[in-house]
Amino acid sequence: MGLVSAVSGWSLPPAPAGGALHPYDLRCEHLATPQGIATRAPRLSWRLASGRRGDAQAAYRITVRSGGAPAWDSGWIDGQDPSASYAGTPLTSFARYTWQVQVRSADGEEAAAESWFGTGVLHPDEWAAAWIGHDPETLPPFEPPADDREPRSVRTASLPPPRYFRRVVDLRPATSVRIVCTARGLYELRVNGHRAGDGELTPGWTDYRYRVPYQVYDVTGLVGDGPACVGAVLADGWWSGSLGWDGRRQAQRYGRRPELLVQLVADHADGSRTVVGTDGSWRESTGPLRYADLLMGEWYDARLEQPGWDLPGFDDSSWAPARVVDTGHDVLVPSAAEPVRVTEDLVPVGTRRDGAGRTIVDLGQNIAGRVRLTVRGAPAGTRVTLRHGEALDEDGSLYTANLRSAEATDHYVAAGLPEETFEPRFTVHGFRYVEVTGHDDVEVLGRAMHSDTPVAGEFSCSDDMVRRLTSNLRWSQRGNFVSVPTDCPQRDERLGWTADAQVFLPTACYNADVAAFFTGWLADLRCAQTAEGAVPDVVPHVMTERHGAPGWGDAATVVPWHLYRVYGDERVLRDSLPSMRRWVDHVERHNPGLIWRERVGSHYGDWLQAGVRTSRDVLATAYFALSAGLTARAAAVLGLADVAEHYAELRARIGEAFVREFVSADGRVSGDTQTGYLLALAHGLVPDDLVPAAVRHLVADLERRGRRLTTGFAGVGLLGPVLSAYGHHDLAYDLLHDDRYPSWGYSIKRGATTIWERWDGWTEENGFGPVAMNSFNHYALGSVGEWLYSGVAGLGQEEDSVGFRRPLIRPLPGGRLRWAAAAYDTPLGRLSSRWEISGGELTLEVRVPPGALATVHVPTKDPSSVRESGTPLATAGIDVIKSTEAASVCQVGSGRYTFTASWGR
Ligand code: RAM
Repeated sequence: MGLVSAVSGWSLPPAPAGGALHPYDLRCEHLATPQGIATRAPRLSWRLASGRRGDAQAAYRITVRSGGAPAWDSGWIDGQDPSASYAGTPLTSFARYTWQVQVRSADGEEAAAESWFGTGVLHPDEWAAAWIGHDPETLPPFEPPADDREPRSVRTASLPPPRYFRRVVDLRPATSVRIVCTARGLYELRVNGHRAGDGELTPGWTDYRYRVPYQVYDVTGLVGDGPACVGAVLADGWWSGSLGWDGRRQAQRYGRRPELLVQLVADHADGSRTVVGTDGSWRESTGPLRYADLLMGEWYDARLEQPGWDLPGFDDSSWAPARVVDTGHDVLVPSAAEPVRVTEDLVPVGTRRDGAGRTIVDLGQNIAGRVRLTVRGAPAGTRVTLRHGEALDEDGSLYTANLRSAEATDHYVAAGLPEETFEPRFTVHGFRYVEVTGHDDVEVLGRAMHSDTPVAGEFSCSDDMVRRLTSNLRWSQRGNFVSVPTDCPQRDERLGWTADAQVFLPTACYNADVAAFFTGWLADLRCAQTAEGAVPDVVPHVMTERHGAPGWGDAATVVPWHLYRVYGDERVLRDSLPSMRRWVDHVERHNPGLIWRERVGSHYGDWLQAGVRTSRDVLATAYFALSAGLTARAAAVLGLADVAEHYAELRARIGEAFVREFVSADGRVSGDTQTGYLLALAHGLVPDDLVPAAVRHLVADLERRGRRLTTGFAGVGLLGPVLSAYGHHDLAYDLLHDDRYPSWGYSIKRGATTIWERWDGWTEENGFGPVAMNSFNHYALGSVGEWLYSGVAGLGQEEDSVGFRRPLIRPLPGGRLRWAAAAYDTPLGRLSSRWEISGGELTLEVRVPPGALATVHVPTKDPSSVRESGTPLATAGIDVIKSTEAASVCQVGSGRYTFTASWGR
C-alpha cells in the first residue's frame, strides 16, 4: 500500500511578518471576535511578532469603544504579558465593542491592532423570550410512506419530525439587529430566507441541566426596513435524541421534546430598542425533515418542502400556534467556545460497485461530518439512501458492524427536479466510505465538521509514515472535538470520556488552540461532580452509574493544570481549584492508607493495553499522587500557601506509600509492565537512587519483546517523553517507526487515516477486532503527538514556565529522520524549530516570540563546532549556559536563529 501524503485544509496560518514589534491575532476570552460575551471583565489578549532579536513588549495600552463612545482606556501599562482584563465602564448587553491594543517596544516604537467583541445578555431581566415548542398532541411520530421499500428500523420508527417555527417582525429602520438564539435540542436559525451564522449542531452539547449555551448573531445585514421573517428548524440533538449506547433507551436524556428560544433585539437611530422574543404568537409546522437524529441520521422528503417558509410573505395560516413551554432563563450561558463548523470539503478519491451492485464512495479520509449529495434526473419520490462506514469488508461492501446501534443512514426523497442537492443538518457521522443506493446519477462531496478551534501548531518530518501518523492524530482530534471532546464519532457512544480527553490534551493543545473549548467542558465537569467529590467517567455526565475511575476522574486536576501551563490564564485554576480539592479529598477519604483501592468505580486500568495487565493499584495510586501534586501547585499559583502545603504534604505521603507498596529494592515497579514504569517515572514516584534501575527494567521489558510496546491509554503518551528523558530516544524512535503489531505503523500499513481505538482494530490473524468496541477514530492512542512536538522537534517549555514564557527547545535528531520541524503559536507568538542533518552537519533553525527567553539545546558531540549564522556563539553574542557531551546549551531572546554544528563525530 502506498502512503498517501496528508491533504489537510487545517493548516497553521503563515508565520507573522517580521519588522518592528507588533500585535496580531487578537482574542477576547480566548476567542476571535466572539459575539456573546457576558463576563464583566473579559480577558483581552494578543500575540506579538517582531523581526528584531531580543525584542519584547515593554508596555501596552488598550482602548475600547462602543457605538463611538469610549468605554475604556487602560493608559500605558508596563509589562511583557500580552493580555489584560477589561476594566472600563460596565459592559452593556447586545452591544459591539471595538478594541485596540497598542504595544511599545523597549526602544519606544509603537504599533497597534484592532478587533471587536459583542456582548450577550448581561442581566437576567433582559431576557424577553419564552421557550416554545409544539403541542405533543399535534406530534405524529414518523410515518413511513406506503411505498417505502424497506420497513423502518425499530430505532427510527419512533423518531419525531423536526419542527419549523416562524414569526414576522415589522421592523422600523434599525442601526443594528441581533438575535440571541438557543434550543433545548438543535436549531438552525433563518432570517429572511438566509441562514444566520455558520455554526453547525448549535447550540452545542453541554450539561443542559446546569448550562444551556446560547449564540448571538448580528443579522443587521439580513434585514431591511419593514417586515422581517425569523424562522428556525428544531431537532432533537443531544437533548432528546439518541445519545450513547443502548439504542433508543438512552434517548430523551434531558427532555422529551426539543424547545426553542429566540430573542431579536433591534437598535434604532433614536436610541430606542425593539425586542421580540419567542412566545405564543410564533407559528409552527412540520416540513420536509421527517426525522433527524445524531446517531440514526436524517430523512428528508423534498416533496414536502414549503418554499418561502422563512420569508415574510409566506401564508402560514395552516401552521399551528407554537406552545409556550416555560420562561426559565437561569441556566442560559453564552456559548464559551468556537462552534462546530464545516472546515473542509473532501472530493471522493474513488467510486466503485460492491458485490451487490451498490455504489461505494471513498473519501480517502476518515472524518466526522456529512456529505453533500447531488442527485440528477431522479423522478419525484425516488429515495436515495446514504449509509456511512469507516471501513470496507473483504468483499468491498460497507463495514458497519462497529457502529453498533448507530444507523448513520440518511435518506433523501427527490422532488423530481433535473438536479437537486441535499445536505443533512442535524446529524453527524464518523465515516470514510458512503454507500449510495436508490439512484445512479449522484455526486457526493464529503464535508468534515468539528469544533472550529484555531489551528495552533504543525509538525512535519522527512519520514512518510510519521507524517501520516501526524495527519492521523490531527484528523482524530478533528473528528472527536465535536462540541465536546468525545471518544469516537461513529458508533452509538460519542461521549466525553474523561481519560481520553486528559491523555490527549497535551497533543491537542499543540495542534489547536483549545483554551475556550476545554474551558466550557471543565465547567460541565465541575457541575457533574458528585456531592462526595467523585468525577463522572463521561462529561457531560449522562450515565449516572459511572464515576470515579482512576485516570478518568483525574481529568479534574490534569486538565485545568495543563490549560494553565499552556495558556497562562490563572482563572482556570481559580475556577477549578475547589473541584480539584474535592476530587483529591474524595479519593483520600476512602483510601486513608493512600494506596488507591477503594472507590475506583469501573476501574478501567491501562485501557486497551496490548497483552499485559498493568497493576490497577499502581495506576490508581500514581494518578492519586499526580492529582494531589497538581492541586498543591494550583493552590500555590493562587497564593494559597496553606492549601498548597496541605496537598504537597499529601503528595509526599502518597509517594512514600507508593514506594513502600510497589517499588522493590531492585527498582522494580509492581507488575513489571511498561505503563507501570512509565507512570512511576513520569510522576516522580521512584526514589532517585532507584531511577536508573527502574529505567533499566523498563528498557529490558521493551527489549525482551523485541522493542515492542504494550501500553494502553494511560501509558502510551509517556513512552516518548520518559524514554527520551532517560537517554533512550533511540528506543522511542524504534517504537515510532515500528510497523509490526502492536504499533501505530501497523495501522498505517493497513491504510489507517485516523488513530484506531485499539491496537488490534484489525489484524492479519483475526481481521476486524471485536465489533462491540472497535472504533477507527479514537485519539487516545494518538497521545504520542505531544512527543513529536516537544521531543522530536523539541518545542517545549521549562518545568516552571507558564504560557511558554521560557521555551525549552531541545530537539532530538534520531531514528530514520533526516529532518523534523514544528511550529506552535504560544500565547506570546510563534515558536518554531527545524533541524536537518546533512553532510555531517546539523542545522537548527529556531524562532522565539517576543518576550520569551528560550533555552536552546544544540545537539552535537562537539560544542566547539557550534555556530549561529556562521559565527561562533561567543562572537554572535549568544549566552552559552553549558556544554554537555551531547549538546551546547544556550539562551536566546526573541528572534530567528540558525545554528549549525558538527554531527556524528
Ligand atoms: C470506551 C470508550 C472510551 C473509554 C472507555 C473506558 O467505551 O470508547 O474510549 O474511555 O470505554
